[in-house]
Amino acid sequence: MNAASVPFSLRPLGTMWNNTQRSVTEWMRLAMDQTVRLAVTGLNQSGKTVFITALVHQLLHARQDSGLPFFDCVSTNRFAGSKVMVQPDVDVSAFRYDQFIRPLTARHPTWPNRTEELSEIRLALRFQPTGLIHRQLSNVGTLYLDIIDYPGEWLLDLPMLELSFATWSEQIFRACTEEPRRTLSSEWQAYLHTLDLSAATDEGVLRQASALYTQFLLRCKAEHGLTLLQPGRFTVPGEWKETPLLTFCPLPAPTTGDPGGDTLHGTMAQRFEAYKEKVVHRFYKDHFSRFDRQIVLIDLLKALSGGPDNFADTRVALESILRNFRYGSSSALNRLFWPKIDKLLFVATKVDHVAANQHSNLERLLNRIVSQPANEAIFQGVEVKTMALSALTCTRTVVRDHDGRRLSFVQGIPKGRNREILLFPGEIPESLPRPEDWDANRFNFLEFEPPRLVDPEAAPLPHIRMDQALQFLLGDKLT
Ligand SMILES: Nc1nc2c(ncn2[C@@H]2O[C@H](COP(=O)(O)OP(=O)(O)O)[C@@H](O)[C@H]2O)c(=O)[nH]1
Ligand SMILES: [Mg+2]
Repeated sequence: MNAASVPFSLRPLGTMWNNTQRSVTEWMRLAMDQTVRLAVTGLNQSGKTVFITALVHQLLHARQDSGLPFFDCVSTNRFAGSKVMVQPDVDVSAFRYDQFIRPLTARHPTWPNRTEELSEIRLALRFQPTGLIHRQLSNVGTLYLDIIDYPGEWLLDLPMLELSFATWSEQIFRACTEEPRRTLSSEWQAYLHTLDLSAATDEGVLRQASALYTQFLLRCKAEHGLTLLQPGRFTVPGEWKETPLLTFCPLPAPTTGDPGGDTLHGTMAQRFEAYKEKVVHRFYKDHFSRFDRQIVLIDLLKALSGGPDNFADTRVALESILRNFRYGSSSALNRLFWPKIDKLLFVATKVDHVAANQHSNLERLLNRIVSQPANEAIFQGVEVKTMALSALTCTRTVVRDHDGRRLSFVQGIPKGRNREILLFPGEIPESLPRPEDWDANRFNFLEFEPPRLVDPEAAPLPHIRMDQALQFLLGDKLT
C-alpha cells in the first residue's frame, strides 16, 4: 500500500507533518513569486522593438559566461533559466518575439518591421534565491516579467486630459504660426475657413477636416521628423483607426458665442471630450496605472542629426512625455501613476552609432535633457537612472592615427549597403549643442545594418550595457 492510498488518519505522523509542511512551504513560495510589469516607452523608431527583442534573447540565453557581467544573478551563477509564458491579458496583442528575432538573427539580417500598437510578453525567470528566508522556503524562485511595448506618441495625449477643447485648439493654432507647421497646415486651415462652424453637423465635413488635419500631422512627421503631434492616435491609431473618436480636429473659437450641441463646432468639441475619456483616460486606467517599472528610450543621435529645429521639437515632445512623471500630489494623474512605479530608467539608445570614447558625453547630454523630470521623480521616491546603451551592437570602435591625431572610428555596414566601412562619426556635445555646433554641421550620425552573427543560438546578442539595464530593472527582484 503506498502513502497515497493510506487513509489520512492512518498515515504516520511524520508523513502528515511533511505533507503539511510541504504545502505550507509551497504556498509561501508561490506567495513569494513576484511579477514585475515593465513598461517600455519611447517615440517612434527610438528602438523599443529591438530593445525588447534583444532583452528577451539575452534572458533566454543567459549563462554565467554569456557576457552579462553586471547582471548579478547571472554572473554569480544563480540564474536557472527563463521561458516565454502565456501572456496575462487576453485583450492585448502579443509581442511577437519570434517574428522579431528571426530577421535579426538571419544569415542576412534585417531590422524587424515597424510596430505601432500596444503589445505584451510574459517571461518566467527562475533563479536561486540568496535571502535566508526565501532560501529556506525553496531552492528556486520565480519572477514573472511582463514587458509592455507602447508608442510614446500616446503619452503626448496626456496633457490633453487637463485641457478644454478651446484651450487645446488655441495651443495648436499657436504652434501653427511657426514654420514648418505654418506651411504644412495651410491646406487644412484653408478648408476650415470655408466652413460655417455653427452650421448643422455634417459627417462628411467632419471627416474631410480631420483627414486634412491628420495629413498635416503625418507630413510633419514624415517630412520634418517632428514628434510633438497631437492627438497621438492620429499618427499611431492602434485599434481606433477610422472610428468617429478620431474624427475631429482643432477649431478656431466661434465668433458668435457657443454655437451649441448639434453644430460642427459642438460635435467636434464632443468628440474631443470623447477621445479624452474613451481613448486617453482608458489607456491610463487599463495600462499605465498598472506598470511597476518604466524605461524610456530616447534616440538622441537621430535628434542631433535632424538639426536644431528637429532637436528642439524632440526636446519639447520629450518634456511633454516626461511631464507624466512629474505631476504634483494634487493631480488625479498622480494618483493613477505614482502608487506603483518604483524605478525609472532613461536610456539613450543606439550608442553603437558612435565610438566608445563618446559614450560618456552621450550619457551627460541625456542627463541634461531629462534632469528636471528625473529630479522630480527622485523627489517622489522613485529610483532613477540614466544610461547610454545599445541593445544590438552593429559596429566596432577602431582607433587610428589620422593627420597626426589619434581618432576613434566606427566600423560597420551602413543602412542600405552591404559592405563594412570605417567612418569618423564625430563628437557628441556633453551638454546642449551651441549655435556654432549646429553651424558647423557637426552631427550626422549614420544608421547601420544589424551585425552578421555566427551562431545566435549559441551566443547572446552583442550589446553595450544591457547587463547594467537588466541589473537596475530586475536585480533586486532576483535575490
Ligand atoms: N545600431 C543600432 N540600431 C538600432 C538599435 N536598436 C534599434 N536600431 C535602429 O532603429 C530602428 C528602429 O528600431 P525599433 O526597435 O523598430 O523602434 P521602435 O519604433 O521604437 O519600436 C531599427 O530599424 C534600427 O535601424 C541598436 O541597438 N543599435
Ligand atoms: Mg516598435
